[in-house]
Amino acid sequence: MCQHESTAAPKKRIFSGIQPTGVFTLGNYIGAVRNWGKLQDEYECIYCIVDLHAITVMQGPAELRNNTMRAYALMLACGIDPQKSVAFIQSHNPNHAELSWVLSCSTMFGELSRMTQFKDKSARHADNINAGLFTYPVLMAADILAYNADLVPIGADQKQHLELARNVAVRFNQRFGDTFTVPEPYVPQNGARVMSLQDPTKKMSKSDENANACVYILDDKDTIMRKFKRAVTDSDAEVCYREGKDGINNLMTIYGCVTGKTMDEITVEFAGRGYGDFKIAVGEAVADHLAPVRNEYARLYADKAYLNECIATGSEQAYRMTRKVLSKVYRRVGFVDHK
Ligand code: ATP
Ligand code: LTN
Repeated sequence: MCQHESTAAPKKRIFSGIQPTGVFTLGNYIGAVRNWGKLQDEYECIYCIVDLHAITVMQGPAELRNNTMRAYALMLACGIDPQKSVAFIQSHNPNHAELSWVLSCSTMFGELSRMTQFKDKSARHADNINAGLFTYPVLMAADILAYNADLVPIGADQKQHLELARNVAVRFNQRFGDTFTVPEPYVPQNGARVMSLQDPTKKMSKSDENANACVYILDDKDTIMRKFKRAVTDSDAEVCYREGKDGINNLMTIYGCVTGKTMDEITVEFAGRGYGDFKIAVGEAVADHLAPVRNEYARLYADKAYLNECIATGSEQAYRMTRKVLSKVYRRVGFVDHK
């Protein structure tokens, strides 16, 4: 071995995705996308705008196209560097959809029926309970398994889907021989479940109809301040993290995530001060934290040529990484070789 050759173990691989269903919320950012950027040096990272998943809910074509480009630019603005990570759009790599079909034949109807996101979304979109909404987790499993990802950074709401992906991988491996890496979830200790500002028992979600429930990462400072001032809290006046104080717990979590302060430090900082002061401090900290993301987004979104170039490179890399896995799957399953 040459003297300068590295003996370091190969980097572990990370895969994650986000739907282009609107501007990312503070929940998406704190629970998922912010962490994606931090992992780029230590891991081999693959990040994807999952437009195939987005159409499980009704989308206008022009709006989806627009939201997908915006989501891609937002992903880069949040710190994903296309020189370090593979960053692409899901529908540009057909291997995801192809693998999804094969995996759907190793996924049971019963296990899909237990998915809470399916139950929630079917209740919210009762006029459009389509088969894609039901098989959504199989496509997510294909996203991850096609790359043999070791780790999947996600918010807490996606843990059940990741568990299903693990079960499908294990089942396939048992039946056809070792093929897929069984992925692990990577859920942040704090901020894995940022709650709605209007109903702190519900997760903050970018498709929430009540715009006051969410802080979007492109909101300007005035909007952010207004939303935090209106945030639902409780009737006592003590800033402390305690069961039953869902609204305050959520605001403290958000404040902690953007300032790096612990719950105890926050309690001391606001001892003897009212909720009004606290809400203003949270709003200011969030607005300051997000200002650079907003500026970077504006710069990137104006440069369509650069975005298109990054998207094309990312898709090609993603295709190449996954085609080999798919060929192996086809051989294992017993499909005749394509000469
Ligand atoms: P939609 O409202 O369209 O279902 P969403 O806001 O739930 O979208 P996704 O695109 O489904 O967002 O999720 C992208 C990532 O953000 C996932 O890893 C998910 O776990 C994480 N995430 C979503 N909402 C939150 C939240 N409120 N707190 C923490 N993480 C979240
Ligand atoms: N289902 C996820 C988005 C998603 C994803 C993935 C996340 C699609 N494919 C693969 C991690 C890995 C969601 O709704 N948040």
